Amino acid sequence: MQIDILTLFPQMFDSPFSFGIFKRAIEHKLVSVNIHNIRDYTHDKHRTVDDYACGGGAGMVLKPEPIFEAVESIKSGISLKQEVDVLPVILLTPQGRPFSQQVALELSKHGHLIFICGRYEGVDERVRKYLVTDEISIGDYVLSGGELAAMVVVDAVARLLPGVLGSEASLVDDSHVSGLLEYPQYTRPAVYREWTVPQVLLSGNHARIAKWRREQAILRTLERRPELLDKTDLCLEERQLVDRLKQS
Ligand code: 6GU
Repeated sequence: MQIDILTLFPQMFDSPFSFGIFKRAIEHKLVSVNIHNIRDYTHDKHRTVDDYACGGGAGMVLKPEPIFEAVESIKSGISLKQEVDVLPVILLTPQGRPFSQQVALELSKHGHLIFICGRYEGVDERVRKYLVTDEISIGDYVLSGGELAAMVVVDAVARLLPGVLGSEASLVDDSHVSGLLEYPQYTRPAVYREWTVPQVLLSGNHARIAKWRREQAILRTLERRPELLDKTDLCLEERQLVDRLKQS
């Protein structure tokens, strides 16, 4: 997957993609990330990227020209028209659609993504209307720019790409993938400061372990995020378990 990120602060991206599975994914050429400084697409001597809001008011607005030119420059490197036609151009903004595991999965199906990190008070509306194809928010709070949000989205998407995680199996048990939070994890020692690992996990009985983990995931989801269970695929027996737990 190719990922292009447009930002006014390219140095913010120096470290997040240099560690762990992301570093490995880049080295193995499973993903390539290009950071573009929006300022490089200006033509005036002061390299102006923002201007006063038309109609007045506090705060500056990102100008359309450098953003259009940056995206068009990336697109001009793509020879297939069909590829350009399906290429998502995603604006990170608190006004966007809420990001989720579902959205990460949807984005991971694309071969190429472009992200635009908004800054200051906003981005000229013509960027949204005539350039951007999707707007994403990572939660109901305000960040000072889209950069951290882009890092969050890119991380969540990249780990879904084939070959990026060591074992593909580790994906299905992740919190939110099944619509449940993940079950409790333990490692050795079996006893630490008199706190013991649940006996079932040491039993070697894989069927019992799987059943226990599934129940724990349901229990944990019910305790912490009950609203998630409305959308989770549960069998009849599990639905009944939830109903019993809700009553007790
Ligand atoms: Cl994508 N951008 C900004 N500036 N703030 C946010 C956000 C994005 N998502 C949540 N808050």
